[in-house]
Amino acid sequence: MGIVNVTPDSFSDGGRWDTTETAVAHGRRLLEEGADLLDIGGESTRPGATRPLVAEELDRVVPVIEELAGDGALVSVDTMRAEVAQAALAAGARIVNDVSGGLADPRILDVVAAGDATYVAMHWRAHADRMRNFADYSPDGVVATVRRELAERLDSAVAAGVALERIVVDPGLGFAKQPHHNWELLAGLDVLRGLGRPLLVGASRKSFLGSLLAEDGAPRPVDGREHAHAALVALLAGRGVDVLRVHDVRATRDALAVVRALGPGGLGEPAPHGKDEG
Ligand code: PMM
Repeated sequence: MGIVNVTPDSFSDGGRWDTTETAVAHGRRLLEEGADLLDIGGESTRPGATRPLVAEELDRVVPVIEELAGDGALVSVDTMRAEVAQAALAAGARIVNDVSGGLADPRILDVVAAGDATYVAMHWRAHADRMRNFADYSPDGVVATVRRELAERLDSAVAAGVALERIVVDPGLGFAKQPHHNWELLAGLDVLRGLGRPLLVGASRKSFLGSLLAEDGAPRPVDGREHAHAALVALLAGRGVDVLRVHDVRATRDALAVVRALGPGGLGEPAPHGKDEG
């Protein structure tokens, strides 16, 4: 899943694709690089961000979705709002990626159910301006707690009429999480697989990678996190992650090619080796 943030203020790529034209061109580039689908968002969820008006969010995403879905791309809309989800589905999106898992605007679940869309339910606790205050996972620890809270999100989506087989779950790396929580979740993905739904993981360029690679106390800037992310992708590939939400499609594809070439234990069939190659 290649990321197209049509926002002036996302932490990783804010302002780079914030016109329809640049966002569409970026989406097309990600498809050329091997993205299977595109996630188009008009609200930054960077810690501390303030929310755009509904009209602003609509103006950002709808024309981009129309163009890219019109090209034949599989498009997901990254939104927490029912109105935006509705307009996005009308514009050709087939997936609603709701980082709040239905908590921010429960009416979004009715829109997903009525539109027979695929639904990504991410683990979330509060909007970006307050989420730092919600990173407490005692007493059960982050993995068991996220699993339980995601199970509640699944139940409420199904109760609203969303088909269970249409739901994908996501641990929500970086959302009300300290760096160590993200690592614990990545190490505990098997527990989340116990929910019985496909898993989506979004680690690309996130600040826990910046913290990991910090020098003299200064986090590695966003543009210097790609290699660590590619290593993570290769390790996740053997652990049954179904969708990777990434900025760097080419690096991700390269990492997956290495895993495939290594064969069993990786993603799929071993690459054919020529007889003479030894
Ligand atoms: N992360 C961001 C935005 N949307 N959606 C899902 N499902 N999972 C994520 O981890 C996620 C998301 C924020 O990251 P960005 O600014 O790099 O897009």
